[in-house]
Amino acid sequence: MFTLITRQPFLFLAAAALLTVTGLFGAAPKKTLKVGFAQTGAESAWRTANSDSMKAEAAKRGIDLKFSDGQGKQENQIRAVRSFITQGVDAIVIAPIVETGWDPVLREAKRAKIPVILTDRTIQTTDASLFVCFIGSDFYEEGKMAADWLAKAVSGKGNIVELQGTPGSAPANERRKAFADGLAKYPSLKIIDAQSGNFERSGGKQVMEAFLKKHGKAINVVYAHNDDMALGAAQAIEEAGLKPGKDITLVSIDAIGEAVKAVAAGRINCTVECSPLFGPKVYDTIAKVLAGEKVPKKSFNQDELFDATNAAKALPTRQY
Ligand code: GZL
Repeated sequence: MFTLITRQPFLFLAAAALLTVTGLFGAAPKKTLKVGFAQTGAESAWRTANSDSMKAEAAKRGIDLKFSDGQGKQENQIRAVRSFITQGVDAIVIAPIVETGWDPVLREAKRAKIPVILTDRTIQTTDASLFVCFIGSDFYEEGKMAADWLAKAVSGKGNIVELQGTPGSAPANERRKAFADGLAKYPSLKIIDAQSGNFERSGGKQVMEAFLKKHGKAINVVYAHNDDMALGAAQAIEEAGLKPGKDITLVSIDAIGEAVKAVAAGRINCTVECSPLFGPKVYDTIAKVLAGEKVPKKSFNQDELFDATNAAKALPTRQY
């Protein structure tokens, strides 16, 4: 051995390095998993709960999470993905703010052999091999549940104003289409106006103020693509001297705690759950993917509906 060190120092170093890495000198240190997460932004309480779920679960599992807040801009998310590739993360998670424009950067991730998991929102792509899988909710089902509930609640009659989510986003596109499809068999249930409030409370309030000015008492129903906009609309309705939940029926989606409370209080009439708490499922999926296991291309969270019949009972166990 002494001869090896004196005569072949590099050989000795290489051997020592190999023994260390393979753990033959004792247990090799467990490699910390590095995950890059390109989040859409911080536009709603739902988004905050989703970010919290991803961060808390990463901390619990000792995962090195590189979190990027896209601040509502796709170009920021694309820039973040490129940075994750440069950093050589083990996996990339994206909550794509809009459905289109992703192929080029996903091809770069594929070339770098870094698996991409889509969470929360889906994308339109010509090449499904560019991402491993999607984990989130079925937005079409949510819109359908909202329409079916409303048709029964107002006996198939009424004028609806629609507060839409972020233009071009999967939830806005699918919740709009599903709701319209669900109303097709109720000719006396009409959408008389629709505008984006960008999933934001302030957006919901401003758009509802404009609708009230334009349509006044002709409005019977508000269909909001998320609770933040529904709560903003409820405020606008109150400021107009009307009672939300009574003078105007409000139907929404997300089931954030504040909205479920509002349903129990009768200010909002119905909210369809869209669980943001899928951090554990995302990291379980990444572990399977990195171990070479097959995972389903789409994995939908289970969502339920809250109205006057079950909101109060559900409140104590709501987690977001
Ligand atoms: C739905 C998510 C939507 C929520 C909004 O999964 O993309 O974006 O419904 C959030 O609250 O802003």
